[in-house]
Amino acid sequence: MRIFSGIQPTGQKHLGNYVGAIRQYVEGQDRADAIYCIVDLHAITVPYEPGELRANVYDTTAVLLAAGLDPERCTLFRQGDLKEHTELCWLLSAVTAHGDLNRMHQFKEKSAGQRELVSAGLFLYPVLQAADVLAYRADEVPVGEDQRQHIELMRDIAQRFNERFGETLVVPRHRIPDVGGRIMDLQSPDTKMSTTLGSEQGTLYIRDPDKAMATKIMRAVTDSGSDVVRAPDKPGISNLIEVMSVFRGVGPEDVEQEFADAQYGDFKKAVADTVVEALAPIRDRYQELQVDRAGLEDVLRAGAERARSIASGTLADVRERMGVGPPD
Ligand code: AQP
Repeated sequence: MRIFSGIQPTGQKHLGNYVGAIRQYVEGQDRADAIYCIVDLHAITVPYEPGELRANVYDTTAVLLAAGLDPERCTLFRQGDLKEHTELCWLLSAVTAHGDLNRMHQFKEKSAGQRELVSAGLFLYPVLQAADVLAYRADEVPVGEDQRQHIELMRDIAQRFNERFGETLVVPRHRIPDVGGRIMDLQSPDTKMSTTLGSEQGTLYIRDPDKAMATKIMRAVTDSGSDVVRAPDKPGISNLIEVMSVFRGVGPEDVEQEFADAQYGDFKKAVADTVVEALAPIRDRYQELQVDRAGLEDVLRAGAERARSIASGTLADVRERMGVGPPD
């Protein structure tokens, strides 16, 4: 069994990234051949600064190691170290429907936010994402709920390739957590917590000091009423119940039961304490790790070598099947 997932390079990883993705990455190391990639090539599809991009790759590497990824038990590498991802993206674009790409929610949301240029790269983002996963013939892709549509598309791409050129690629399935797959913004709990679209107060960063984490939770928008229960008209409190459920490792109904007699203020205090207790050690380890850029580079370089040894085999098969380049 092989797992693959990618994460964008930003130094500002948030609670949603941690709950929806990073926790799953750590857990995946113990049950599969786990391969994780920091996707710098995806990050260039929106405006960015080249110098900051390099620094952000190291930051994200440090966050992942601090959260528990172990280079002895998983493969962690930088997407841009390999040519195979971009080549496979182009080859797969031949079996990707333009109309399907037009329907992608993420493209619609992100292109609406661009003032100067909606890049073709942003449009092709899901094809590169498909190439990332399919290059490793991964069985499972741990992601948050927001990536469901992209995983469906990559399944279609793999199936269409296999139908057209013969069985070559593995059709992967997503692994989206039942609870915490979509952590909501603390100030606008009807929108997801997000690196680019959220507000500072609504986004709890792993890098935040203890006090800021606690304040953001204590000031989280909650709903009318006072019962700590999940309900469609209580998105704020429902979000905090999910967060508590994940960090306590119990079901949301257990959280509701435990806080049946509590007021919102007491409940928020308990959530804040729990989140700070879980994230503060990760933040502290991150701060130690992120200064050692040479050490982080060594991890990424070793990971890239292993990744290349797998992806190059898939690329050779895909080129052969498609009749591209010289015969095998
Ligand atoms: N709010 C969320 N709840 C649960 N999971 C989430 N993920 C993102 N937001 C939430 C999951 O985190 C992983 C990494 O996402 P990414 O590579 O897109 O990183 P990012 O750009 O930092 O994440 P954002 O906040 O989602 O960015 P923008 O604002 O650009 O859209 C993925 O598995 C994702 O599902």
